[in-house]
Amino acid sequence: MLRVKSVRMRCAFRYLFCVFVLILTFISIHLAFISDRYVGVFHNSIQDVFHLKQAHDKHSSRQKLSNLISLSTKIKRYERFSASALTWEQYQNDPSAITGNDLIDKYGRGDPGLPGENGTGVVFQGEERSEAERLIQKYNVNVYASDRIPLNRMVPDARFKGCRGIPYATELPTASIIIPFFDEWPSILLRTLYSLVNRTPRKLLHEIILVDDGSLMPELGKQLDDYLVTHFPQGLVRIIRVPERQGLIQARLMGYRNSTGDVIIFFDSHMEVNIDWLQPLLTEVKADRRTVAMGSLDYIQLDTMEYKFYKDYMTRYGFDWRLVFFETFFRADQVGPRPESTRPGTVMVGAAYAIDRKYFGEMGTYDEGMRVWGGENLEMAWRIWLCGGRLVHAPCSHIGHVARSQPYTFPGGREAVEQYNYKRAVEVWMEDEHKELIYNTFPHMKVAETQPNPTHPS
Ligand SMILES: [Mn+2]
Repeated sequence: MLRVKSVRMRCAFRYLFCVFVLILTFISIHLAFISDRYVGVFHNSIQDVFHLKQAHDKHSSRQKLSNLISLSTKIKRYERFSASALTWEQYQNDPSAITGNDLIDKYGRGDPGLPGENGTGVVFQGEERSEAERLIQKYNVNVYASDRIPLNRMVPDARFKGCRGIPYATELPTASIIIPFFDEWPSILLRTLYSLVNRTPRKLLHEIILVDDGSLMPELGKQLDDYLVTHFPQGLVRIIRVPERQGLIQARLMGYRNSTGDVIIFFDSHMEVNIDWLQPLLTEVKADRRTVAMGSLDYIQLDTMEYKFYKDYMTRYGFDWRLVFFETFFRADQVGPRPESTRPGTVMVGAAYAIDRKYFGEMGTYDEGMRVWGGENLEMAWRIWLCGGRLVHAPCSHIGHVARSQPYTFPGGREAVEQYNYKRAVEVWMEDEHKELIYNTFPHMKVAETQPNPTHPS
């Protein structure tokens, strides 16, 4: 009797055990499913890392639960970052080597429904809307939206049809990306980095050099240093700190002097590159080292962070006799049947052009006497054309840029700084008849100073 009872109990135990295992399996599959959706993009990682302002909490309890799950996974992952971080060599030589950072390793596999994914804009309602608007006033860009958009979001393919499937050479020069910043909002800066890392072939991305031009935001100090060390392959993203504000031109030069890639590309700290953005630029430089190649700038809207582009619209740049730089487009008859082919450009926009690093040095780099920024893009373009080089538009290279007023300040006023810089460029490169055209429309420039004034720091 006792024996029968114990057999029955054993059966009951086995049965209970099986049910228990089944329930456990079900829960763990469910948890894995939820956490994977969020881990892939670290939705709110920027606040967790930098302790920035949290959103007014209006999430549903389900969302809260998922956030909790992803947070605990994040902490585990965070520990793994430093342990398994790749060396620079491993990263360069193996396109599939795991970095330990899901924002890189799981790029393209995030939840497409997250806000801002695939370049969509984010629009808020009610209380959140007024908060977002207040922050736009303060920072000139919707930082509230930026903090809610995945740092590694995808963007829509903005290229002409003819650009897709172009077979680029496998042996191309390597690129050093130089990104000066001053008080850039952390999530916007990091999105620039992730877009570069995720959309640039590893063996072509020699290094990314951030140049902190005396930022005042505390989050951009040690917290940023720690973030870079723990989240990117060792040595891939470096940071140089300028002890005192030098202005954009000097900051770019500092990056250039510390770079070692074949080609240098200056970036702004608020950009997102498009698919295969780098190869068209490097192809031009490889074909002729005195060719300077520009990509097409798309538009990241400052109020919604939407990645916008105009289909079949080919950007070009110009300037008038007031030296006002403007953006226009190639007419249909200038585009021709092959819009994807390169064509000469008159002047360049300040950022995102590729130039052979040694050629940049041979050319004399930037005019170091210029202040802050403004006019250096015109001067560089005139110098390239007048000294045996070429400046070309590479229409298959698309790069998104947040067009907004810069966080830069201009000691002595922006107009005075610009006129000072313009005059230096005009006096060096223009013939007398052209100088007159400029000074006729801009009479006070004729008497402006062109030499550094010790009482007027640049
Ligand atoms: Mn900019």
